[in-house]
Amino acid sequence: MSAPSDHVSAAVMSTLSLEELTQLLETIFLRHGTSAEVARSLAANCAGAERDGAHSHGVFRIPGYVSTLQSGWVNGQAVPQVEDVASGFVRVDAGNGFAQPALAAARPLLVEKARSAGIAALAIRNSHHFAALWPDVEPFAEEGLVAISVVNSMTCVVPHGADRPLFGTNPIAFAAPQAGAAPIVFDLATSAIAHGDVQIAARNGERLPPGMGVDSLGQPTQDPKAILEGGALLPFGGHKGSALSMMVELLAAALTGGNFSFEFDWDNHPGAKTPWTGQLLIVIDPAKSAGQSFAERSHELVRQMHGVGLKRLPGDRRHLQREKSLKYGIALETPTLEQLQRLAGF
Ligand code: NDP
Ligand code: PYC
Repeated sequence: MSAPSDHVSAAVMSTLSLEELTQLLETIFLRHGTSAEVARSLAANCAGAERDGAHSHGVFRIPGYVSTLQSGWVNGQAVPQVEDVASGFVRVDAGNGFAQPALAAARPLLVEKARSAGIAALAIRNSHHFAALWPDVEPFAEEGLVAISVVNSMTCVVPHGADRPLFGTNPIAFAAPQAGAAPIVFDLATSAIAHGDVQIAARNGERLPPGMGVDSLGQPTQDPKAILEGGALLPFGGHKGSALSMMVELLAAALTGGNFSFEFDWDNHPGAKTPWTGQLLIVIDPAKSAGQSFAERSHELVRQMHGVGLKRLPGDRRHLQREKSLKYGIALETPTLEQLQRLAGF
């Protein structure tokens, strides 16, 4: 499901460079109690999402990060503890902090293991992931590695065949190098629509396509507010998406030691929005199997897909938007920029 219609185009806009936006977001995080390392990591992630037009996980998320930090639900100063547990396995306890700094702390060891053993896994637990997942995998493909990651979120999805929500929106992201072109990357929620896009549709007064969710009585609805206020989302693709969502719960939570999407209770932390769960990454060095030909083979697959009429690959929209943002700046609605400036204390 693509993001709800581009509300940005009709409004009064301001434009920032990637560096200016990153700096502004870093100031917000620091002002709300994170360490410098955490502020750098989250600001880069969030500004990168906005640059790529990933609006459901760009600056839209900043008030949620701020209210979560203010609620004491997450530790913005957490220092991740990295453990070297086996030749192909790294574990991190994120210390009730954010997942991105935990990944950054474990990344050198993970890459070293993937390059020496051919494959390595990273299990992050006790972590909060409130962002798009593609920024976690894309950099591996940029250095010639194949990466897959899963993260679970918060209970809001009804498993196929059930009548109450249990799963999170549970995305899966994949990245692979491609010769002579940007890596092949996809990143998709296993729910019919991401929770963030439902919030944006509700804010914009838009209806959703059929099949996205149910209301508080379990009846199908296209009203995003009915989904958010006591209703729930459905998995994409019926039993198939539901099985993938179950897999994400198992890999991101059971395998890592993190919480299932239904296991944490943030009721005593009003304002808390970030799921306290786990994340798994698997990184493969294709040089150990297909050698350098893997990237050529990726390119050949893409060439053949275009040959049968394909116009858009996953990631193409983001890359087009990235090019535009880097050329003309990142456009924000002026009231949104003013809100960010207030949060930064300007
Ligand atoms: P979308 O449905 O918008 O897109 C899913 C993937 O399909 C993307 O890679 C997208 O590429 C691609 N795509 C979309 N339309 C087409 C098309 N017509 N042809 C070919 N490819 C296409 O994403 P979701 O709504 O499922 O997820 C949005 C974001 O929400 C993700 O980044 C996800 O990680 C995040 N999320 C995070 C969670 C968390 O717990 N942290 C939980 C749930 C979601 P492109 O990007 O180029 O459009
Ligand atoms: O959009 O579903 C979502 C989501 C959940 C946690 C972060 N994003």
